[in-house]
Formats: sequence, structure tokens, C-alpha cells
Amino acid sequence: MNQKKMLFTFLLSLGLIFASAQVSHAQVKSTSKFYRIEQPLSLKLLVTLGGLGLIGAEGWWFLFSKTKSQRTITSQGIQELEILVDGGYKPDRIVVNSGQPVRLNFLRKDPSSCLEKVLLPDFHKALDLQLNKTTSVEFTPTQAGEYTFHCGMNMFRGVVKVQEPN
Ligand SMILES: [Cu+2]
Repeated sequence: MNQKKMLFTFLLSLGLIFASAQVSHAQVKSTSKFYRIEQPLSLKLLVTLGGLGLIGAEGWWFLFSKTKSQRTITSQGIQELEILVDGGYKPDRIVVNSGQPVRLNFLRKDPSSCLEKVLLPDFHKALDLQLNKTTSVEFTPTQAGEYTFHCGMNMFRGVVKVQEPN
């Protein structure tokens, strides 16, 4: 899944680069009647290298930044885990069994308003997280699969991986 994501980002970046190249080309054409600004080759090269560097960085990020998945701890029949909300979700990959209640305790340490909400659309849950407090959500997954949760603007994401109990 991560490699798919990476490929997608790579293609998207390429698309954007080509699109912006087209736009600047069109602009040169339409303004060439009046004057023409020639950019030195070194600058073009620098911009190109910068772009390639960014693509590389994105690819690296998607390949290596993924945190380890974490299992919940079951007590009194509830699969429970604390998730630290600080510049994202830690852990951001949670493994649970299907057919058994899950309780996720979100501890928000990040004041950014971006992270004040967390949505679990597949389980029809939306939470308002208060700063420096723990907010819990409970649900019972019934089917194996991967279910994402994310912040209000879908910038930070995590995955609940539901598997059949062994
Ligand atoms: Cu956000």
C-alpha cells in the first residue's frame, strides 16, 4: 500500500512539473511580442534539480517514515490503546481483532487546530479532542480490513487494521 502511495505521489509530482512547464511556456509565448526574458541555463538546471530533490524526498518519506504497527492490549474484553496526538498520530497503525470491542484513547498534546478533531468514518465516529486531555472512542469492528482515521482536514492519518482473531 505504501509503495502504491509513493508511485501515486511520484506521478502526481511529475504531472505538476509538466503542467507548470507548460504554463510557463505558454506565458513566454504570449508575452514574447513585447519582451523576452531569458533565464540563464544554470537557473533552469537548479530549479529542475530542486524539483527532482523534492520528488526524492517525498519518495523517501513514504518509504521510510512509516511507524511500526501496534497491537492493542486486551483487558476485560476490550482491546485498548492510547494514541498520542502530537504532529500526527503515534502509533498510526493499530492492529485489532474483529468481533471484539475496541477502545482508542486519544491524548492530544498538539495545540494545532488541525488536530482538534479526529474522524473514524468507517465506524461513524467523530471526536473533539481537548488539549492535554484523553478522549476515548469505542467501536466494534465486524469485518477484517484496513480502516483509516484522520484529522478534520484529512492531513494526518492513521489506520486501524482489523484481522480475524487467531
Ligand atoms: Cu488536520
